[in-house]
Order: sequence, then structure tokens, then C-alpha cells
Amino acid sequence: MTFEIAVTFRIAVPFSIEGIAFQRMDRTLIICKPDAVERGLVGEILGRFERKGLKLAAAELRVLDEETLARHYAEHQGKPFYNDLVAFMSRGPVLVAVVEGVSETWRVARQMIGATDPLAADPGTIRGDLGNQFTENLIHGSDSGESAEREIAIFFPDLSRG
Ligand code: IDP
Ligand code: MG
Repeated sequence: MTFEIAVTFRIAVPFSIEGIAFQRMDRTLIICKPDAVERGLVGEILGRFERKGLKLAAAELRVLDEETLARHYAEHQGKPFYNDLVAFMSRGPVLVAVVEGVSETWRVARQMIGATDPLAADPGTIRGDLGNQFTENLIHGSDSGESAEREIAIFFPDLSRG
């Protein structure tokens, strides 16, 4: 009898401690681009993330200025499509959001978003199901854990960890 109680404690205590230690949520940045807002697809897009089990940590409708877009798209400055991209991204409101999951949330979101070109994106992805032209591909998602932290710091500095 004494032995059975001891075994129960040895199993239960370490598991509950581990469970808490690994439950720190992992975040990524999502932007529903102006075409998504114009076409009334924001609810559809956010609904897909929510049905997947990702949780909204922040969301705000904003019109992005050139300076913010230059920071966000720093890696694309000087590329042939950069000016068209900034013109597109600043032509109307976007829905900037942070979603969180258990781990590698940026990767989960990118899989759901699909390839950059909606014409090449797999069916079942957001761009594959809903997009039909290149620059106007409905949604941005951070492309790594480091990008997610950098981009969250641009749009939601209060949520930023560092
Ligand atoms: P991503 O959004 O899939 O990460 P990136 O290569 O980071 O794709 O490009 C950022 C955005 O710039 C794309 O989502 C798209 O709107 C636009 N873009 C990228 N490459 C091109 C291009 O070759 N022509 C036109 N627009 C492009
Ligand atoms: Mg990118």
C-alpha cells in the first residue's frame, strides 16, 4: 500500500512540472493585406488560423506608411517589385495580427498560407484557395522565428520580448 502511493507521486509530480515548463506560447506575425480587406476575406483568413488552434494575441486594422513598410520589407528594398509592393501594401487598411501556438508557429502559419505565387500555391492553402495574382497574394506571414520576433517588434512593440 505504501509502495503504491509512492509510485503515484513519482509519476504525477514530474509530468505536471514539465507540462508547465513547455507551455510558453510561440508567436508569429500575420498581415491580411489590402486585397484581403477589400475582398472581405479577413474573417475567412483569421478563421482558418483559429480553427487550426492558433490563438489571436493582437489584431489591429491599420494603414501602413512607407517608413513602416521599409522596415518590414527591408530585405526586398532595391528589388524590381519593391515599389509596386509598397504601393500595394499602403493603398488601404491591412489587418496586422499576432497569432500564437505551442511551437514553430511561423512554420505552421506559412504552411497554411502557401507559396508566394497564388497561382502556384497548393489547394488547401490560403493563397491557393483564395488568391489569383502575384503581388496581391492576400497575406503575409513571418518566414522564421527570428523574422517573427523582428516583425512583432515593428508592429506591436509592447508584445515584443526583447
Ligand atoms: P512571401 O510573402 O511569400 O514571404 P517574399 O518573397 O518575402 O514572399 O515577398 C514579399 C511580397 O512581395 C510577396 O508576398 C508578394 O506580395 C511580393 N512579391 C514577391 N516577389 C514578387 C515578384 O517577383 N513580383 C511581384 N511581387 C512579388
Ligand atoms: Mg517574405
